[in-house]
Order: sequence, then structure tokens, then C-alpha cells
Amino acid sequence: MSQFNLDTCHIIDLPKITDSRGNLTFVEGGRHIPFDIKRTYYLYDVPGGAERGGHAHKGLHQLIIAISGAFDIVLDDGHRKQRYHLNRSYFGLYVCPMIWREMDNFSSGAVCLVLASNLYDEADYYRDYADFIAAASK
Ligand code: T46
Repeated sequence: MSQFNLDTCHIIDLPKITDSRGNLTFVEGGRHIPFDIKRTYYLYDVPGGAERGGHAHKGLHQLIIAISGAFDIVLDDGHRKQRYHLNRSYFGLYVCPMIWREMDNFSSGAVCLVLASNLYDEADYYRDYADFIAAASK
């Protein structure tokens, strides 16, 4: 069985500097999150009713933040599933390797920021659920 499971994934309460000019949140790799950041990407202009994700990563660690608006993410370690509702820019969901994820319920104008531990590599993906389950059961 994989060393990674749903218990490893959790919400991280990020630093928030409040100010009459507006708030500021920052993330330092290796300090606030358990990996160094090698890549960032973001999802935006997501049409109502769209679903994203539908895959797992072999070795990638990620922090997923609803920078604006809200969406849901369902994590699945092959044994259990857990749904998270992300709607605050100072909460990040840490997702470890070997977790299948599906995202839905994007609000209008939602922006999903992702901090990732490695560069994009299609070979790191399980895009077939049966392949993921077979690997997660080893
Ligand atoms: C995840 C969720 C939250 C790239 O070329 N570079 C990149 O860094 C990424 C992330 C994607 N792509 C290409 C690969 C596909 O041709 O962009 C296309 C769409 O990617 P994908 O279908 O994987 O997008 P999502 O939104 O389903 O998933 C992404 C991440 O892939 C995934 O790691 O956790 O966002």
C-alpha cells in the first residue's frame, strides 16, 4: 500500500498580514509547506458546471488555494474519499503524491492557484483510475 494517504493531506492555515490597505498572504517553500516550490499555475475563467482534475500524481506535492471565489475538491487515496470546500485565500490544501483528485462547483470568477514541487511532467500522471487503484494497492 502507498505510504501516502488521505491522512497526509490537510488544510494549511497560511500567514495573513491584515492591514487597512488590504490583506497579504505569503507562502515559503519548506517552511509553510512541506516541499520546495518549482512551479506555479492557476485555473481561471472556469465555466459554470465544469469539472477539472480526474488524475493522480506519482511523485508531485501540491498546495491548492482558492485565491478568489470557491470550488470543491474531492481527494481519493484508493480507499477513502474526502471532499473539501475551498473559499479562502489564506487556506491551502496540501495534496501529497498518490491521491486522485476531482474538482467541481467552481463559483463564478473562481481562481485556483497551485504551488507544485516539480516541473510539469506528463509521465508523473495517472490519468486512468484503474491504473491508479492498481498502483495505490501495491
Ligand atoms: C492538478 C489540478 C489542480 C501544462 O502544460 N503544464 C502544466 O503545468 C499543467 C498543470 C498542465 N499543462 C497542460 C497539460 C494538459 O494538456 O495543460 C493541459 C490541461 O491540464 P490538466 O488536464 O491536467 O488540468 P487540470 O485542471 O485537470 O489539472 C491540473 C493539474 O494538471 C493537476 O496537477 O492537481 O490542476
